[in-house]
Amino acid sequence: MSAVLSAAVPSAVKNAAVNAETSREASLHIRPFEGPLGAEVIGLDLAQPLSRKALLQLHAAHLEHHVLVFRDQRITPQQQVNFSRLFGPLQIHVLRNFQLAGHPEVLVVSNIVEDGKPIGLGDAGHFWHSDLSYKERPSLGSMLHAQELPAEGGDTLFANMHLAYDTLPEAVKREIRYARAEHSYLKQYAELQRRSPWRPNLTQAQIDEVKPVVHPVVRTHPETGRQALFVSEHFTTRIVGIPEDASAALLKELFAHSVKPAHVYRHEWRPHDMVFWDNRSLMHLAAGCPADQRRKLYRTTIEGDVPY
Ligand code: AKG
Repeated sequence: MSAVLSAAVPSAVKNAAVNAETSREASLHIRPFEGPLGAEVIGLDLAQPLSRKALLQLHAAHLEHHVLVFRDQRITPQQQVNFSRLFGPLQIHVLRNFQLAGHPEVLVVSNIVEDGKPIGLGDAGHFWHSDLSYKERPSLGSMLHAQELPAEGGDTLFANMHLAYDTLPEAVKREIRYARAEHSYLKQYAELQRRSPWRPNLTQAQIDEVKPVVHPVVRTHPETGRQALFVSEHFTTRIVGIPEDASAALLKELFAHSVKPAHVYRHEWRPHDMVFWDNRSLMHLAAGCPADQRRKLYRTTIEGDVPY
């Protein structure tokens, strides 16, 4: 059994209210992608109740492959919320205006403008990031469920941050072994507002909700024990305790190394795809699509541990 599969099962998964195994689930299997990460889950309908055996299988596959792709899922937002909650409590995004009506746990990621107003966060993934790394307890994982897809573009890229760490030169590993870095939601906010003027000014209460935090630059995955780089161009502002220029140079080097093609999986969305990734192991980026093409996905975000 791999180290990943023998990892302890967290209490959210262990105690999740699930059903007895059904014969329908007997065909469930995991087909890994070629390349640095990712797998497709075959034979599972997320609109149906899940058995504990299936949940444990998904949990192990998520730890091992970091991105799970479920094809052709005809699920409601409530079913997405219910499935997400099997892995932990959900987090609510600071931009409340892009919550799905009646479902505060669902963030609408979309470039669609209706009646002159954006219906969602259109540039959520413009910079490489790990979701909510600017919080004391960043996200364990996120799910995106495709609602409307453009004919052209709109892919999502995922970078394997374990591989990124493992392949660093030994001298850099030594340099960052005990380093800590600040993460701030505000780092790119003005730049994003410049590109997308519909982005609201944050209220003082929102600014207080996203106070900068400091996390280790090399993070230990709480379930597998694997080390991963935990810095991103979207949210990491500086490495603490070293001069500004040295911090900027080191971060630039780490960002560039992290997203080398050998570390990256590109997800080309198909209708009704549901994608569940591990924010403790990955960064991601939205590749973008032509502005005149409609794109809409629903995101749920599961709370994780304080990084160490
Ligand atoms: C996010 O929701 O954090 C994203 O980065 C969105 C990714 C996408 O739209 O492809």
